[in-house]
Amino acid sequence: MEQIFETGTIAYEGKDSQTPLAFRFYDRDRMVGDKPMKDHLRFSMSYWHTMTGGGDDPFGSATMQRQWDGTADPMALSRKRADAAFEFMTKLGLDYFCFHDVDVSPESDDLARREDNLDRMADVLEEKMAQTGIRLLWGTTNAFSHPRFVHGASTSCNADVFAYAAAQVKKAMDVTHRLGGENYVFWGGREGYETLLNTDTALELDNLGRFLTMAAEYKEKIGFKGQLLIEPKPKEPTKHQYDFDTATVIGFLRKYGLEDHFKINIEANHATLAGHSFEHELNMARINGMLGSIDANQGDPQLGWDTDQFPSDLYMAVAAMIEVLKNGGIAPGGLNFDAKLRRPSMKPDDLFHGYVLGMDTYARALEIAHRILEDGVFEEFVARRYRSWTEGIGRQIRDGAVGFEELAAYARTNPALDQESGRQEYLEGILNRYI
Ligand code: XUL
Ligand code: CO
Repeated sequence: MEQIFETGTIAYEGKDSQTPLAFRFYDRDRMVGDKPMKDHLRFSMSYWHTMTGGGDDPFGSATMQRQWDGTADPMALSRKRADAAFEFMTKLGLDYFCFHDVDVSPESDDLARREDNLDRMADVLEEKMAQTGIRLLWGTTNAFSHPRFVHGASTSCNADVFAYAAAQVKKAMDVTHRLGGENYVFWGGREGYETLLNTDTALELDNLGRFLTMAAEYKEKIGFKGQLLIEPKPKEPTKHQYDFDTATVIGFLRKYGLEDHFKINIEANHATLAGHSFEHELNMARINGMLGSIDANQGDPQLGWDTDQFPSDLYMAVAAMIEVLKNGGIAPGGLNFDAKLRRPSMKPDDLFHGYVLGMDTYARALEIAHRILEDGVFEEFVARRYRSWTEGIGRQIRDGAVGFEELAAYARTNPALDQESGRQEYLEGILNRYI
């Protein structure tokens, strides 16, 4: 087939390579611990930012120069983008991709036409997946861009919109199932509100619970084996998003009895928008057995919105990979680059630079995190810091052997508390030595 991108296949050349477009750290088959890099990282292309995003922002129109610009017929455009997507993933050695229905096929106001468009593009994707061995990490539906979702999708004030959103999820899940998708994602794009003056939050939250219950039931019904995932985000586009952060989502799932059916897809930039670090969100998900997948990107420390940048921050990536390794890996999730180029980076080869940056950042972070855990320095420190809980009164508290009366009596016998330093600066110095 005729090549769309001028850029050729990207090779691993090692850290001293002088080639502008080469991997310096991502060496797919290199073993790290018990697995090759590619199986630890499970990198994925986001179809929306990579193939459909044009670089437009609230103040200006699209800037991206793409070989498929000017293809007017919507189905022809979708086909051309699919050709580009699979050539791009093959050249980068990306094993997975993720999409919303409308990234791969034309939107339509007519539901039957919308579904038919998606079916026809699923035929195209299926064939390309078979040819290349590239797999679907997750599928989803876009239930936030079209004006019908102005008041939300499953949390709309209008029950007809709830039904429409159900039709979209049903179809997107059917197609994800058909393509062997390993997960299905729910990001509540407009599942939130602007003002309490016009909003029944109790009904909206119950409806969100009902909607996700129906999704879990439908999944069982069609025999879809993928993992269902919820992607928290605190704000943007709505002022208050219901899926604020990991802890909020876990509480919500438990309230509606859905905790066995869903895990969390954590996005770095969403974590920082919520006032958390990325690793905090990963940690909260992990310790609750809910870590499902990752949208790997990063925000800008000076900007208060979702900038979706390609990850370059090695400290953040190392902290994230420590959580992933402690989780025993991320599969069946992966690292999806939900990341876009800056608006002035408009050339097609900038797309390759973005992905190489992200993949090299995480490959390096994987190796560093693996060494940190192998050496066990921080874990030893933590174990020592909590040693009062392994014996004596601490052990008794954990065993439920004592209550307030016994503890009050104990405290009276023990007036001089012996406090130790948390030694944060010392530990940060050790971390620096690894990086
Ligand atoms: C939006 C976002 C979405 C989800 C999928 O901030 O992250 O692209 O990942 O709907
Ligand atoms: Co995302």
